[in-house]
Amino acid sequence: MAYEIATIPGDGIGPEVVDAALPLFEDAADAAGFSFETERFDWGSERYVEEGAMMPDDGLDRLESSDSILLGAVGHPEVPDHVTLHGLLLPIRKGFDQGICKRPSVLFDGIESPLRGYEGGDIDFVVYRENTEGEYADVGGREHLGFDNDVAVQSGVFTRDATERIVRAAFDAATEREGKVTSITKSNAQAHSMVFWDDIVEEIGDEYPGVEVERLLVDAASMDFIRRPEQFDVVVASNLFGDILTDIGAIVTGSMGLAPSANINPEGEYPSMFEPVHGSAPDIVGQGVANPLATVLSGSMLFEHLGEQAAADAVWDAVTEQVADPDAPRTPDLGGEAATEDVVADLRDRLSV
Ligand code: GGG
Repeated sequence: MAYEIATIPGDGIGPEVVDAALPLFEDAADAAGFSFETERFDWGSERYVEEGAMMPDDGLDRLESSDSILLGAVGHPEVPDHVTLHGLLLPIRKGFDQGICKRPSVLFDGIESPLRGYEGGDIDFVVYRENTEGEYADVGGREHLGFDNDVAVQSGVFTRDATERIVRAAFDAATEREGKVTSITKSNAQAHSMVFWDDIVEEIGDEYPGVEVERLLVDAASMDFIRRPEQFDVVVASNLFGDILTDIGAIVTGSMGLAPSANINPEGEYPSMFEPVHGSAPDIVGQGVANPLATVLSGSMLFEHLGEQAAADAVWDAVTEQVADPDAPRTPDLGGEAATEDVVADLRDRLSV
């Protein structure tokens, strides 16, 4: 089998981590008996600065025939953040109906959590984030710009289809894991969309009598991700709340540099996209010390999505083994001094399919 993988390295450290990780993915594919071709799309903020758009008008058409997309990062000090997000990442997620954003938070053996008393294996949950609408629906506007009475309106959009889809995905995942779903809202303050969300969780929860349901307001959840992260199994949240909570999940499990994500088109009609949770990290760009592990783990999720489980496991296991080894190279975010390339070279030595 030969797959087509579109790569969009993007901004900042995105190209550093994507380019470093690809040879490892080729090794894993080789060993597992399949191959893939990559097509690289140099879209992002530099293109925006030169041509006024993060990607071309026919960008989605050019990606559509690929089996999966691997993205690095977006974000640039000279380009407003809403431009980078709305110019590239969000149109792909929405255009390809990637309604399920899956973000695991795992504290690996050998990784130190900033939380006292937590060791490898103590934290292992996954956030299911609604990925196409909610607070990121881009509905609203600004009026009276340049006057003292200027005004901004931003509305959230919560459709039954998309909400049911993410909630059902979370319940399905819980049946394969520890059997618990934590639903995050702010339904005390947002009495329309979030109460609608609660209603859907209740309806779908009734179909899964074996799954325990916990409901948390997002402020309490932010606290509990730090106070008792070991008690989460599957967390389901809206686009904004999922975005925020997964950064907390990444940091309590050691580093943003270790957090992978998958943006899944569940019907398989369009390609799904895999990307590290972290952004473009302009503070370390060009130094060669970006942690490639979030991208590597995202590649494992990509292989799993393609049905190439042996390659997915090999990549994930190589990371697990590496971070557990106190003598293995580590990038500065994990307390080491190693370069991106050293980490990947060591992973390639450890890879066994
Ligand atoms: N690696 C993807 C990336 O650059 N993310 C930056 C970001 O701001 N993401 C927001 C989001 O995931 O919605």
